[in-house]
Amino acid sequence: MPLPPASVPSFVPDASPTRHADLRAWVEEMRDLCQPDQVYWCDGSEREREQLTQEAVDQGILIRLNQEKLPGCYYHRSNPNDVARVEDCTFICTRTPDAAGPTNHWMAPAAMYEKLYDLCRGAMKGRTMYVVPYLMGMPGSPLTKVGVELTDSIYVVLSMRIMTRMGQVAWDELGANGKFTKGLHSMLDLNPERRFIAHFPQDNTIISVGSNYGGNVLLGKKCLALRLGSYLGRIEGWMAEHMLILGVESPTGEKNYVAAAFPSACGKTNFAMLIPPKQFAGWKITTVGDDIAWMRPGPDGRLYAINPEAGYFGVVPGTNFKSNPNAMISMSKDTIYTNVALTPDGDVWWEGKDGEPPAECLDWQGRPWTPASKEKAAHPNSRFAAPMQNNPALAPEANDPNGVPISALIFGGRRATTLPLVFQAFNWIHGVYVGATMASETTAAATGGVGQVRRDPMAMLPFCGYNMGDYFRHWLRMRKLLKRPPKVFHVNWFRKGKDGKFLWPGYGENMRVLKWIVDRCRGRVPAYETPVGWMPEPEDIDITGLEVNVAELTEALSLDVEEWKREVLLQDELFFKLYADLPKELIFQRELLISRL
Ligand code: SAT
Ligand code: MN
Repeated sequence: MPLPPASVPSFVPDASPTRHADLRAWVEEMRDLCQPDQVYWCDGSEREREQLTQEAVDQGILIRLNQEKLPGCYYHRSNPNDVARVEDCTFICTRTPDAAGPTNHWMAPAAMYEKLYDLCRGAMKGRTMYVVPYLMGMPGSPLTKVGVELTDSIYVVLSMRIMTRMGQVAWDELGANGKFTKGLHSMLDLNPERRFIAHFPQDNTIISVGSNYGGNVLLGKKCLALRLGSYLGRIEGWMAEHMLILGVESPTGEKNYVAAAFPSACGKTNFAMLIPPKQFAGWKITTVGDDIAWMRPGPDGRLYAINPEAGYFGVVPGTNFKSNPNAMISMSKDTIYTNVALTPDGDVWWEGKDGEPPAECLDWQGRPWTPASKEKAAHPNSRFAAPMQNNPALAPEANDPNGVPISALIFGGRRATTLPLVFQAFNWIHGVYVGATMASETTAAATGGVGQVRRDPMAMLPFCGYNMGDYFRHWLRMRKLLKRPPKVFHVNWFRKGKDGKFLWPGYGENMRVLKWIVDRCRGRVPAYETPVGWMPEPEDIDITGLEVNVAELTEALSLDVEEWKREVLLQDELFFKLYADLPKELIFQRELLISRL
């Protein structure tokens, strides 16, 4: 697929809006390297959005959707070879390979800089280099970081404007001497052979080339907020985690906040926007974040979390008014859709959307599609980028620089067998073990096979910016900084019965499990001790009004010792890999689990 034509906006201001000398010098250096026709400094204004959007439409990068049905919404198709994160092309370039650890790809910083600068030399000729200043976090939070991304993609600029607090607000936060993360992105010719997402933690720098897909190129998200964020968090005493954050409000007005780590495309957005079933009248779930949590110890010894993002980059297929009404409303305006299907009346469609499939449409690659077609109309990893303000369940605290106090941390994955619906870890150290050994079936969010069980510690395997063994050590050390640490839980919405059907309905009904978790945090419900942790009796989970009967719930909660013995052996796959750096506490936890089994 040919690259879109060069972008040369007619409204390039001639002066940079910042007095930051280091930043200006770096932009000059990158301009000399990439040789764009011009440099455009973004201010994040509404006028700028309108002009850039028009540019993108004129160049065929965006298609304007039916503005009556979807006001402010646009449609984008990515190159078919560029539809997901690419873990094989993702590098952590620490000084030594040990610092990156055995779960990351590593290259020496000097060698990687040379390779990428060679690729970038002259790469923006005939194009515009956009200077995109952004905040991860809200103005004034002690956790907030400034990033600046140089990119030759208007799609990236417009997506960053949705996903982060972008523009003047970041220039203001940066001031003349502030610290910032450097990010350079060039699409090059979108050749997968020349696709690299490289992180230089010691230089607080990211370089991404050869892709134009979300997680690879929206550098604030996985690259800064998770990979560099986790690296900085270890040094600075906080945590950057692949977690949603939600608020649970009871009918009496009691508020609790939980953060939950599930791997990509395992339902974080759905859980964060959950609408309680009607049996839970008076209960309310509010969304603080759907993908990333930055957390630090507060003055009262609790763990406080902010969502560093300002938008949602969610999986579209399967989303409908039953599975996630709040996501449907979130993406009803001012949204960029990528790789869904396009209907003749300028609407979008995907597998699992409410109503009948359209009689005809164009699929995510622009090919004619009808319900008789064998292939899917929308790519399984097609995405929406929507501003969080669109979410009817948005927590007002999402803009609070102090964040919210976390009562429970929840780990979970997609597991057809073995892992029960819910259990609680015995204590923090055991909770770290539970997170470190979690696993999930792979999804379309990353290129590679789908449906294979792989260990994905804390859902951070693709996102930890340093040695995973040291990351576990950092988790253990955080306990000392917390007088009142969150309780730790593990959930599995995806367990199947012998007939191959899911044992638990999931989605809004997960409220029933969440209530048990909150009640545990408040010391209101009993639990019984099992070899793997504290568990509810079936009668402790309210199933009134559900099709699930007590026998099915009992099966969803059951423990099979033989399956668990196998599970412990499978955990070794990761532990062997990390053995040299594994904290001894985790090895002891493993021994304790074996003896309990
Ligand atoms: O593509 S993203 O990395 O932004 C989403 C995800 O995989 O979690
Ligand atoms: Mn994610």
